[in-house]
Amino acid sequence: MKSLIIIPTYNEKDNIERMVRKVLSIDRGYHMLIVDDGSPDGTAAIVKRLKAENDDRLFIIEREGKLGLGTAYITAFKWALENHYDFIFEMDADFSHNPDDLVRLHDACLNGADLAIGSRYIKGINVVNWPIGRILISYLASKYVRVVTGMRVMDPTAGFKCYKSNTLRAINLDKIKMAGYGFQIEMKFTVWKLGFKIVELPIVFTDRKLGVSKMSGGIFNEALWGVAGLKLKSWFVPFKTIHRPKEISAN
Ligand SMILES: Nc1nc2c(ncn2[C@@H]2O[C@H](COP(=O)(O)OP(=O)(O)OP(=O)(O)O)[C@@H](O)[C@H]2O)c(=O)[nH]1
Ligand SMILES: [Mg+2]
Repeated sequence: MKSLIIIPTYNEKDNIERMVRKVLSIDRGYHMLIVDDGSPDGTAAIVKRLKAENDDRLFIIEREGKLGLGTAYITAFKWALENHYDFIFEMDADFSHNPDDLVRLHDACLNGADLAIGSRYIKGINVVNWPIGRILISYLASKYVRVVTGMRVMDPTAGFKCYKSNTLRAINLDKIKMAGYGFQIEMKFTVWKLGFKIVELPIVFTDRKLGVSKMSGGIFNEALWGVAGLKLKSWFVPFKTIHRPKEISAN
């Protein structure tokens, strides 16, 4: 059984080397795919140097410019399915997600989950070093999503996840429209609507120590309005689509 850890990057030169080495050192033989959006700080060059040491386990897709987290993941999911991975993970480069938790997400999927989510809001609020305002926005946003969609996921914007490949195969990835936090919500909503089993595990989320945030007001607004749109659309468009991937190449 093959597992792929996908990490989208934009200007993560201070984090990426330590992250790649850490993930590759976990004793489950994980493969990694970095999707870099032409980071001006040279993140991709660091990945390519590391790739020389780990050619069979580390892969990179380089895109021309900052095209957003959502399409980075969609591109990576298609590549993962074409390359027959069984478990496909999402994780940030900045150590907000503790790589040691990957095996817990993995085990949840080995034990029957179709999607396992590393969740900040299972037992209270497990966020370290975020300003109180940001915690409040994120926490209230998760409540808002639950009320509007009816989906009982405690951390709908979470970006630390493991999908079984069949879960992703069942989704028409070309129909996923949102980019930032909205993308994370839209994926969970789609998985939930398709009737898959979602399991949330408590994790501690720590604010990035190195590098800069890409959070923006636009991403927030998209999520706010997009969620209502998702719910509305779900009343009219049936959720049964099969994904047929096109070829995507990585190095
Ligand atoms: N390929 C790609 N990666 C991105 C893009 N925007 C963000 N990322 C990466 O996606 C992950 C999550 O982004 P973050 O900037 O950490 O977002 P956040 O955790 O909400 O905010 P901060 O941690 O405060 O920066 C990180 O690995 C980023 O480098 C993008 O447009 N393209
Ligand atoms: Mg972050």
